[in-house]
Amino acid sequence: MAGSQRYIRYIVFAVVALVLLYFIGSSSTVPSASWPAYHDSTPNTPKPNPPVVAGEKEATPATTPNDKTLPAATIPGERMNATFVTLARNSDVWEIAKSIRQVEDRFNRKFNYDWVFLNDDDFNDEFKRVTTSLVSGTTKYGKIPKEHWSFPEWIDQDKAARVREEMKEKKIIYGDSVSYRHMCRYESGFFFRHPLMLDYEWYWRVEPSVELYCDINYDTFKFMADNKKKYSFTLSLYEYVETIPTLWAATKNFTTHFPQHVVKDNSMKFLSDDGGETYNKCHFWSNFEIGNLNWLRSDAYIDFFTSLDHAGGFFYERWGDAPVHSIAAGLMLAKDEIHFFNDIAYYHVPFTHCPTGEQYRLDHKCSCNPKDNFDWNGYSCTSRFYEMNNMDKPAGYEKEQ
Ligand SMILES: Nc1nc2c(ncn2[C@@H]2O[C@H](COP(=O)(O)OP(=O)(O)OP(=O)(O)O)[C@@H](O)[C@H]2O)c(=O)[nH]1
Ligand SMILES: [Mg+2]
Repeated sequence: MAGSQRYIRYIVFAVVALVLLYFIGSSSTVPSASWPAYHDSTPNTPKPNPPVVAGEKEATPATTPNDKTLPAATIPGERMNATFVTLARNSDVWEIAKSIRQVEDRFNRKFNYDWVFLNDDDFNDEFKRVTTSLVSGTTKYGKIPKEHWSFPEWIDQDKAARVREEMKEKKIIYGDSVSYRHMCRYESGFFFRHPLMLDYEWYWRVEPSVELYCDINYDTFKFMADNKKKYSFTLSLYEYVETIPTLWAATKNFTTHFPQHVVKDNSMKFLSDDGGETYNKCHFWSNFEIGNLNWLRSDAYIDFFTSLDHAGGFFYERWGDAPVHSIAAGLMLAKDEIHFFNDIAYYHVPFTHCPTGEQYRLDHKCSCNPKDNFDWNGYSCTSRFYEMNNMDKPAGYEKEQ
């Protein structure tokens, strides 16, 4: 018994010694209970970078947006009842895509105006997908009714076909094209009456393949309204005489029958060098236009278009919508209702309007070469517009002549 007690004491002693030895030996490597705890209590505590996944580049550190110095993406304020409008075929999709991108980058991303597309055919899904993705406003797609894109019943189709043959031989641009004639007639007399356009008061016409070279930082539609403007242009030039031999005679026929539509303080001096006897062929280039749709829908303009349409020159000659709009604006608007947008830098093949004045071009991030500016060239009518309105030409214009 005494032997077994001694044996038990011996075992207890050994166990106690082993426990003591374990604590003494491990105290230098095992963390103590006072190891600092991590508290994420302050809001500024930096967050760790996300783990780097093998094969991926190391993530760049997070940055804060510099929203104090960058201009607002969309300029706040009221919007006008306005839309862009484009007449196009499905095949124009990539060229109109370029134009839209320019208009959005330079202007519309800040204002988000709608865009109406019109076509004599149905727009296909690709056209709609591409253009909708580019426009910051709402896009609308309209089909032109057949009666607005066909020969009116009073047109002698054989005579019209003979004219196209003659013009083809004379190599007059688009002289043999039927669709070009429908297009010119549609732009002259119908686009502003399309059901989709009836919702709006202002339009800005955009064609495929055009360019805008400077930032536009204000609402051009609001400018038109605030300054009582109804029609505007960036480029003006002389029309090919072969395309409009009897347009002025048809105009005089109209003014004889509707003298009430001709306003007093008109722009006859821009259109004629002999007080209205003959037309000097000056016109505003209508592939760019910002204008008032209610004016185009007025009795005065509709009477003018209807009278020209019955004269037949859209098919027996090749009247363009540019001289038609220009003569209408020149005679049926007061001259201070027509605006020259010197600040909208614009290109439609083959002419450029690059604003005169270096400081303006620098301030508005313009990318056009002032040497390409057409305004002070002998083939432009813009000098006449300045002279008629007793406006001083922009400083430095002589260097661009
Ligand atoms: N839907 C449709 N649109 C057309 C047709 N012909 C021309 N257009 C559009 O009408 C506008 C004027 O036509 P353009 O071919 O640009 O005429 P232009 O400006 O005199 O001549 P370009 O120097 O070729 O630009 C453009 O927006 C064209 O996309 C057509 O047959 N159908
Ligand atoms: Mg064009």
